Amino acid sequence: MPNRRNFLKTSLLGASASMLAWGGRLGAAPARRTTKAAAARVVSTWDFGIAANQAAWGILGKGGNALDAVEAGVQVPESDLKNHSVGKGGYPDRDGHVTLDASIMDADGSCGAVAALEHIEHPISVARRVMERTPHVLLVGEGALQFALEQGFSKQDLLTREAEQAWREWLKTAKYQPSINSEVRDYGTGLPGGAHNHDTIGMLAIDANGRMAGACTTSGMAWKLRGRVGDSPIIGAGLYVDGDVGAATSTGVGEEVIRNAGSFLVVELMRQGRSPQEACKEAVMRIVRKRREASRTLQVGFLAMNRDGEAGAYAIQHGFAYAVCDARKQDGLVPAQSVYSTSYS
Ligand code: SD4
Repeated sequence: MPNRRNFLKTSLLGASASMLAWGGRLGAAPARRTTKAAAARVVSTWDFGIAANQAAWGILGKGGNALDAVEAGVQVPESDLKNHSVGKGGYPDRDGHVTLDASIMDADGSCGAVAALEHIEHPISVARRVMERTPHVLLVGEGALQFALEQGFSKQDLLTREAEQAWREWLKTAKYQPSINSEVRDYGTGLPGGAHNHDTIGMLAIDANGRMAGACTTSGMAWKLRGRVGDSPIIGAGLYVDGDVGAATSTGVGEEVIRNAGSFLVVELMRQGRSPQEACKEAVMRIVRKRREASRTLQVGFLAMNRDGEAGAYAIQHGFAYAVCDARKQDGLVPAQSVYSTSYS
């Protein structure tokens, strides 16, 4: 996996060119609708999105559908033990439990999600089962686990030795008290929602038939209070897809995204004619305007793609990037523009 710090140092100069190459349309006219199906494309949050996109491309590139692609794509970081913010290997809550949040959404508004799910390596696949095999949208905690086991998922210990060591280290100074900035103390240079421990993967895809889907999966904030649920499994907050307009997803401090129905807002702004990047910027600014002081020390990033396959992103803090994959290039990585230029990497 590329090192984000090095990437940021080396890639900023090329940012404008990359954004143009990938269809970044800052300041451009509102998104245009095409009648022709857009070419297949998948985008996802952060640099580990590159590997996830490539797994999704294994399906999209053969003409497969977007829903299968996003599920397969985000399973990659869910299984990556080095990734401490998604799936197995994720950092636990304050009490040492790894609890996972995930959601999936199809172009027609079908959606499913799980929150505070324990012991299951691929919460995204449980979310898909919720969507396809129940009349519900969201299952949580023990009920979600019960459903997963009934569906044949195997029960596992998700707390790796490395994650447990990090948690025990955190306990030494944390005094077992919840604090919004606890993860900053642990990592010294990080901000809440920063690159070191808030790397939710949100993935948006459009297939060769022009059908869109999205997925979002995370272990949430490290050392969170037991029972805390972030934006990722909340449809309209961490993920939203409307096949007639586009899709959006988010990363960072979920509480701020939930307060503003962030991903739904981004899609609605695209519906009103804004480009993906313009829509993400306005959603970020809603957070910043309401929480001017707090926003200086937290990160939220939005990623969006419209139904023409045009992608864009925006973040509060410098350092957010998104991966792009299509027939032309399978390992694209685009740094997002941000409100503040401070780097926490
Ligand atoms: C959450 N948004 O649980 C998620 C976590 C995250 O990068 O870090 N996203 O709030």
